[in-house]
Amino acid sequence: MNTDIARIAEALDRAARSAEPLAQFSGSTAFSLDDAYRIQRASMQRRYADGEHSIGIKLGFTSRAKMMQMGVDSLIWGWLSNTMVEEDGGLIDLARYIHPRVEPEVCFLTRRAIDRPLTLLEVSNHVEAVAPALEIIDSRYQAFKFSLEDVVADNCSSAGLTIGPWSSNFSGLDNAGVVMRLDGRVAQAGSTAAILGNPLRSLVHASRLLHAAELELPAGSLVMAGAACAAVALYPGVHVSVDVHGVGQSSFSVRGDHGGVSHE
Ligand code: OOG
Ligand code: MG
Repeated sequence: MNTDIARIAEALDRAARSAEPLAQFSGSTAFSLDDAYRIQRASMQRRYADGEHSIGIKLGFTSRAKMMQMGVDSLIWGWLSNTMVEEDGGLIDLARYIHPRVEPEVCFLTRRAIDRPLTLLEVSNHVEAVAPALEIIDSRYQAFKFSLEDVVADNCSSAGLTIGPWSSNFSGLDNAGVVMRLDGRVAQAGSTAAILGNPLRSLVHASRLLHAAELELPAGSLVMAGAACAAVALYPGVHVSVDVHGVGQSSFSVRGDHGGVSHE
């Protein structure tokens, strides 16, 4: 199995770097969820060996809207690296993505290391700030189709993100309106309550998952709580913004001159 883990990690890494999608593995090479997390780490190790570094983690499928959109009903988590960060308010080139989608998120900045399972009460002592964020997800699988194991192996479709200004206003975060606009039109709207009833609960889950994996997250890390609403496909020239009530806004524009080559 070790050779399979290395082989699949390499194939996923290659797909991400070349922006060429591959077939899902679950159809051919079945692997367990534990092995999927091993593949995820092995593919990240390849990137770290090339000079990237981890900046935190993301949670996925923390809302029903996301679970229903993708047909997966378990919470998952993956790694964020420095090369995934796109400039807030900046211009994004789609060339390095396969079939990117965007979703509204809230992102936390940790103040203390997360090194043990935390309760909801304890979590606020571990958080420095919260920011509105946009996550660009880009499955390395053809047609954005995957099983739970496939998507975990693929680092939970992590590809890009923008983070708006940090805020220390946590009041009302358990039910803050979230609006994502494409070219000024509302594309998705909801509430942070859709994220496990309170996005701070994502940190509770993160602390348990990290503990189970015998890992620690250092102070100063990012934690993306998971999207409150479904993701929407990106296209050349579009302007995307998110507003999280009481927290703030983040936005980006997509370059209009991408050739639009389809890999499907
Ligand atoms: C997997 C990533 C899920 C979220 O916020 O729920 C995720 C996917 O939908 O491709 O990032
Ligand atoms: Mg997400």
